[in-house]
Amino acid sequence: MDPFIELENEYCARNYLPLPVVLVRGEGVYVWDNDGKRYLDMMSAYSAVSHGHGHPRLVAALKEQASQLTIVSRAFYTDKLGAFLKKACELTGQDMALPMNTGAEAVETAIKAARKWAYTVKGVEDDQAEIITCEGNFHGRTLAIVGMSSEVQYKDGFGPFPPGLKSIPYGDAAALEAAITPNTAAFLVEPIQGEAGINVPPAGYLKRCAEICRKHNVLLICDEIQTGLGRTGKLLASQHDGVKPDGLILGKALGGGMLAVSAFLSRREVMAVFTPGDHGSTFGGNPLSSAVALEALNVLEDEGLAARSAQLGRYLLEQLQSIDSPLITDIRGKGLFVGVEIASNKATARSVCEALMGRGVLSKETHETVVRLAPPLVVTKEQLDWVVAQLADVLAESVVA
Ligand code: IF1
Repeated sequence: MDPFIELENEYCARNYLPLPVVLVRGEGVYVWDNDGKRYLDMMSAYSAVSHGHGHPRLVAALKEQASQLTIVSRAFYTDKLGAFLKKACELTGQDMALPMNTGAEAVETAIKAARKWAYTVKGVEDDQAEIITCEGNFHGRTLAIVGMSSEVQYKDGFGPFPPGLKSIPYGDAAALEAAITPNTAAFLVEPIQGEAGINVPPAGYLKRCAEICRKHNVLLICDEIQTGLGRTGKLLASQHDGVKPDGLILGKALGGGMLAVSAFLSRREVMAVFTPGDHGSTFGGNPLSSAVALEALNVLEDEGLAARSAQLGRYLLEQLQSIDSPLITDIRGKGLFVGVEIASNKATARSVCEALMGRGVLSKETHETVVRLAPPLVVTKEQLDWVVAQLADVLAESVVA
């Protein structure tokens, strides 16, 4: 066994089952393993590497700031945080932001903001606030968040979970209206569900939910940690329905594929519930993260990555649909956020990903049956052609096998 794999297996908790490849370097859409073999990364670290590996402008921003000032805590002001959050608010149309690090931390921040808004603004009785989420959701791995999950494994052995969190079917706006009570603080939803298998809801779903939330004075909070920042062909996936949510959660690509940077963004009335000392984070909003995240937003704009994602995503879907294989039961997605559903009685998404790895393509299955195709947004048409050809060959061989 590869000594690197042996070492990691010896000392690292087995909370993942990685593909048997040891990556050592990345550049653009490519990564290399410790034998010098090159792979085209169709995973982008779950959409954290939308800018591509080692984007020169982001490496430069990281190096420059690292030699200046990195972490001072929010006990003091810095020259980088305000500029980063101003840019994030201008791009998303939100008034204010609360900077955190991981996606889950920003989701927890949103839950706390929604609950405190319910008690102090909406007038919900203390400790009675309810948050509605959707079956098939993925919002992170903290106890409150997995308490809302419909995935048994994410909850198994970790209870008990905080109360006041309920789930409804995804894609069904009427179910949302039926679940709302006078104690409902917020509806937390992914505009397109990622982990559930790239589930695209019916057109107009989010718009309908926004109308229902407005009617019942419930905050609509969109988790765009994975779908945001150009991934689905617009800056934010909620823009496909022309929706500006009351609260927005960003992460992953916000850190430029370099650092963990996330944020909860909202209108002033909601953010105002936070008073000094209510909430915090040692690293949240540090100047190193702020400098890299600001440059990540600038690169996103300067290189038109959202438009690229829309154009190349349409092309990728067309090319995939031209694969004639009995193993493909569905192809879905928006922009460069695509899932290929594999017929479970003929092959598993894992076996397809293992075969793709042998051909120099790295991807990841989600829920046994879906092969996720989400490359860095800097990918080219020719590179996508090559990936589609590898997938077609793998599926043809799988049928034979
Ligand atoms: C794992 C999934 C993807 C997310 C959305 C919040 C978070 C995530 C929409 C939390 C994180 C990651 C986490 C990683 C696998 C991966 C994943 F399959 F689990 F769901 F991308 F689809 N909201 N998703 O997708 O952000 O705290 O991780 O920074 O936990 O196995 P985080």
